[in-house]
Amino acid sequence: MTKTMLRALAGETLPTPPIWMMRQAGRYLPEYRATRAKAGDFLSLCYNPELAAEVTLQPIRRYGFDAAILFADILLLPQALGADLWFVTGEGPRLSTITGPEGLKGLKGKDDIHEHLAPVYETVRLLSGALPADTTLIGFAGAPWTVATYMIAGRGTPDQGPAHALREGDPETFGAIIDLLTEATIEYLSMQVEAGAEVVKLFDSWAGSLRGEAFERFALAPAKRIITELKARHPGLPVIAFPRQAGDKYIGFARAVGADCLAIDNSVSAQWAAEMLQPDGCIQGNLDPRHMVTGGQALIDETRQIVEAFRNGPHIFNLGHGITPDADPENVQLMIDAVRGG
Ligand code: 1CP
Repeated sequence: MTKTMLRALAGETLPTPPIWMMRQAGRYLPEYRATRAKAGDFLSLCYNPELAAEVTLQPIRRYGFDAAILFADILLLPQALGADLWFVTGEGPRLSTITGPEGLKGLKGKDDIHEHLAPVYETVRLLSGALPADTTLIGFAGAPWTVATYMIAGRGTPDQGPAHALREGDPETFGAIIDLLTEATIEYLSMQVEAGAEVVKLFDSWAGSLRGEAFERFALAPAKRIITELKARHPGLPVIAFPRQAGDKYIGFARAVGADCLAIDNSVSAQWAAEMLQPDGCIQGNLDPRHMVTGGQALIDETRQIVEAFRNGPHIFNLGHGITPDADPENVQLMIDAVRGG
């Protein structure tokens, strides 16, 4: 096995960690903005396999990252299940909302998603033939809780209030949404793997707003079910779990859900994570994405500190969350040089 990303995921400690970036294909890159304009809008770009593959490849060509992540969005799955989805420029996603049992009735079954998602699978197929031999292809989906927060509220929310209200006020409807998303996510990711994804990542961006037993039931349990089933269908498939902002609930999470790698945000220190989390396996993270805007010596110092903190175990270098549209593309190169050049 020569791909450094796969070696780190298999538990190997490497002299230089593999590196990629969340949202590496995104608005901070002029070539991305040009291709999105050609596609018309964001969703048209997601559903155009040639152009989606093109934007996936752009950061690989520019920076030589060790991994490429499929260009798509976590909200394509609810759309495939029958939710309305549109993007308001400058604001973000909007979906139809689910406020009670009747909202569930319009949704499709877990096996009825593939026709809608066929262009995504085609993007994966194109990429697996087009990537450099040493670049690993990552497929992904949102975790059920995070996707549910958007389906229930109809948009991104600062505190996931509507989803928590449904969880507490109508546990039956809420539980049915989580169960449907859990099973549909298995089918969706399984098809990505069949199309050529070598690794899958589960993004639970809002896991941090679940507390106590709710975290176990709606973040941990669905991740465990998805990973267990995917690994049964695709033996040896490496999985990255990202229960963002889980704090002390990061401890033991990878082992509990069966993930090969735990991705962490930048609210925890690399030193703490190296001591408390890395003994369980590979860690991905965790530079503050603000450094991609501010740059300078602070970016270089912080990057080196993270590499140093994780140097005695398996590590994949990444940001703690997605790179933002106001980032300077030159700072990305600075970060890569600091990781690879020592
Ligand atoms: O205008 C644009 O071009 C849209 C910006 C954009 C991009 C580039 C969105 C809208 N999605 C994406 C791509 C995307 N989204 C990828 C592609 C691969 C990559 O380069 O990383 C991935 C993996 C995602 C995942 C995603 N989408 C997450 C989970 C990760 C995270 O950032 O926490 C979430 C929560 C979404 C929803 C979403 N899609 C887009 C936006 C702006 C949002 C967040 C909305 C909100 O909460 O307000």
